[in-house]
Amino acid sequence: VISLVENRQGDYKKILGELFPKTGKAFLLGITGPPGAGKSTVTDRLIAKLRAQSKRVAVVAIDPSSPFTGGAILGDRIRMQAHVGDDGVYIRSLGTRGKHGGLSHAAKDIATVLDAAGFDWVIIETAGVGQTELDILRLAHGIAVVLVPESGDGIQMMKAGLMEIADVFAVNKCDRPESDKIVREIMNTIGIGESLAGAQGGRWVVPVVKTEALHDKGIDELLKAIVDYYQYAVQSGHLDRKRKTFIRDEIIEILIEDLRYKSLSFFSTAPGQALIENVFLKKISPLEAATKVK
Ligand SMILES: Nc1nc2c(ncn2[C@@H]2O[C@H](COP(=O)(O)OP(=O)(O)OP(=O)(O)O)[C@@H](O)[C@H]2O)c(=O)[nH]1
Ligand SMILES: [Mg+2]
Repeated sequence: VISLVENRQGDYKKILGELFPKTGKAFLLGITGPPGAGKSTVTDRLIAKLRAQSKRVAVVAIDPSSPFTGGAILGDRIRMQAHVGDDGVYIRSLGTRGKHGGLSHAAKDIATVLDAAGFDWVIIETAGVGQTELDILRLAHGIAVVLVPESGDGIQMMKAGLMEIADVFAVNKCDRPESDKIVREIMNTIGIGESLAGAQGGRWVVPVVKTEALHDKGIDELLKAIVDYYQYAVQSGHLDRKRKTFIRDEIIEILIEDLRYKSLSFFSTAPGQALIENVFLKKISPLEAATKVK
């Protein structure tokens, strides 16, 4: 089913429609950050913790063409190898970008399939490098941003839009020097002290967790911060608001797609061609022509 959905083939729309009532139970966690920050390694460790709690976990890893690791598909396989053969874990790397248009559509629909399949957690890993990657995360219920000591200054992170979308920060590779510096920088940018992190009187103060995914350090703390966020989001109504905004945007996107399709069909008919001709001859304006598209 996932292959059908990814390749926009066969009865995939009908299948998605049938699966829809079965969705809504999974927690969709987005994991993003600069290429090579350790997102897959962090994900691998999180899977282990979640499996220890008998949670079923699915991972959708996006952007296989990372210049850092030279192909994340292989990277993901290696990084998350420990879970091969575990029935409670499913890992999917998404193929080349834009091949069938709209990687983010495919990612969203695959998350739907995995949710319906009964996974408790669906983790979406994507490099935080551009708008396409960040668009994919709109479906996430919570987002963990993975940074590294050498990520550069806070301003650079803000430029990438990573500051705004983070619900939890992980500063990974803390075995490297200067890790405290970036932790301080992030906290200064958010404007908080460590003691304040978490749910604070109805609002969420983004926690900054130090991790060494390679050595399995700080992962319990990271998972706790994510679960705390989830609980906060449920209790405060924030998650429902997020879900409803997403539903609204999804319906708008469907309408736009539909309109695009219908308009293109109309312009391949004689009246459509005539309309173009009339605008070309300056008989009517494009604005007026638009009101005549059927
Ligand atoms: N020193 C150190 N290296 C780490 C740590 N965590 C991950 N790495 C290494 O960093 C490299 C990249 O790790 P990945 O988990 O593939 O990073 P990624 O962010 O998923 O990379 P892309 O998906 O290619 O963007 C690998 O060589 C990891 O072994 C850590 O805590 N400390
Ligand atoms: Mg990766």
